Amino acid sequence: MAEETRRAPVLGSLTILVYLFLYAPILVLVVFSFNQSRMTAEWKGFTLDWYGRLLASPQIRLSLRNSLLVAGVTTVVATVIGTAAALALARGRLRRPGSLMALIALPIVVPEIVLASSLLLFFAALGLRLGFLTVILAHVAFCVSYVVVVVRARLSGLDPSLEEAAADLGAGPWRAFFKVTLPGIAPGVLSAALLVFALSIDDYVVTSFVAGVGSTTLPIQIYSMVRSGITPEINAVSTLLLVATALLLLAAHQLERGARARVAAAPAVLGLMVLGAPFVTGTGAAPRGERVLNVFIWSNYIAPETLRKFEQRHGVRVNVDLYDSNEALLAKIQAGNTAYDVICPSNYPIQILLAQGLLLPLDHSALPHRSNLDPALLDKSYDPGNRYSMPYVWGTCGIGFDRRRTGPVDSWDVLWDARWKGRILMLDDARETLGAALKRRGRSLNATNEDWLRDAQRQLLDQKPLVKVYDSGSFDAALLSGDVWLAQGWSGQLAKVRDENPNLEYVVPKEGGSLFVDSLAIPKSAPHPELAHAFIDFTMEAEIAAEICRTMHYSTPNLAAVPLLPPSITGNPAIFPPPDVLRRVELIEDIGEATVLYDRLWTEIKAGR
Ligand code: N2P
Repeated sequence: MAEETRRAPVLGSLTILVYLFLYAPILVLVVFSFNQSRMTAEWKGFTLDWYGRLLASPQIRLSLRNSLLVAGVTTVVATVIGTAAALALARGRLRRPGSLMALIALPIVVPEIVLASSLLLFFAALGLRLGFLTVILAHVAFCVSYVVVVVRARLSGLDPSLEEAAADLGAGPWRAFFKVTLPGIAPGVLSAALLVFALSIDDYVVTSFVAGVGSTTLPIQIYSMVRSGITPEINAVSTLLLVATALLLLAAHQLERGARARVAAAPAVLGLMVLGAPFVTGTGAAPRGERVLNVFIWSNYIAPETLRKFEQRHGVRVNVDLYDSNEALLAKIQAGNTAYDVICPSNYPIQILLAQGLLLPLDHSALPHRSNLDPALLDKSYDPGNRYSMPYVWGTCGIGFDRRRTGPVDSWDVLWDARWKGRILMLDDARETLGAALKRRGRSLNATNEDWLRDAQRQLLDQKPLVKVYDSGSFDAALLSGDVWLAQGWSGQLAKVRDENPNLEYVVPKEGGSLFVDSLAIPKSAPHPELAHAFIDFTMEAEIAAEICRTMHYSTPNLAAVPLLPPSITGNPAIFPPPDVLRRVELIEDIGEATVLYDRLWTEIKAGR
């Protein structure tokens, strides 16, 4: 006893420390969701503004509606199947209930990413179009296990002789189930249902694999917002999600502890109300039957205001999904049956998609503004005659750096300089990273010579201890926040950070860098090819192309747009590179079979071999 009292304060403070460790980040997020300032780092006073904006944002409302739909259906289906399975395991005459149970519990322990990719493969093999159905099937697949575990635990506490007595008194199996078994296990079933709902509402990994156009759920929406910069809106929506999930779990927990349903109903209803709030306020979700254009494009490639203009002009809604690598784009399009109408591949993936017959030939008569484009960027080897693609933006890959910290930079070597350990960011991109290492040795970044490539791999492995992160989505933000001082990255975003911090500069190293031309194209499976043509033509209007260049800072292939741009843009060498830079950049090309080698080398680098 005396010992216990002596140990208690130590244990108590340890416990507090553990909880602090667990919850401090969440607390910060919640606090900053009420911060007046847009910058995350400083407190400027209390406001509910971000919640207001969130409730008014059509994208968030739509994704929340999708999440609720998916979670609702998943809850019903998974709970029914899981309860039936638990009953069979507990009461049925099975030969090996133990191994069956282990099999059922497997999805709980299998790495989520494995589950996700196998589900994607499975759906592709079945020829299912990715969308609500696939998301719900996938959620049911991983939620059933939890239901079985929870309901089975409850069943084991239910005396089977009660059911036997009911049968003796003449009740059939169904009657016995509904009159005796179900009321006995109801708290377990309800708590399992709440758990499923919370799991489904929260899921990111599996959903990101199997979601298609129009089935963007709230977590996916949050992540794509994060990639264009953490804003207080994200903190606000995350806080709502957090509160709702916590309330649902609290209700589930109370039920399991044997609380009366009425007691548990309070947090459950409250949790659902938090999620339902956006529908009670503001205008309704997107009306049914409206026309939608589905665009799949690089992050930081088009501004919301540009999209609004197209929506208003055509009375449609534009649905935008983002990616950060050509490989991610290829994976989605090659999985087949996506419902994207417009995509934005770089030069070399166009070659790959064309060879696989995955692009729709363009109807040039529906693209009158193509006469605005610079002939120097047309009729390239990756798409002769531009039969399948129209250049959208172009740019270079180089190094962004904080001049105050690093001094002037002119060579790739700086990214191998041990002085900058932990302050270096590299793109998460096989062709760009291996390409930089090849260039550093004065070689072509389209090299297929195995020895050269092995040497490039060696260099990147040597460099790895210096690298803080491999990231293609937010290299600009990392530089701006001061997290890194040197970032391999693409010109537009690196030109843009300079507006906010004049010490940030961009250089294409003297050894040379890559050049990309990213084009708009229409997948063969596009459901709205006409609207897709209208969109591509819209982006080639001089005014619109100028707006895209002004807001995104990637170079425009649109000659008619150039006179509409301010000198701060046309005179910026990061956006409009001078001839000496253009002479030392090289277009990344499809290297055919060698792609496999690049991928393998890159995977090994990331795995750190
Ligand atoms: C935009 C990245 C530029 C893409 N976030 C380079 N092809």
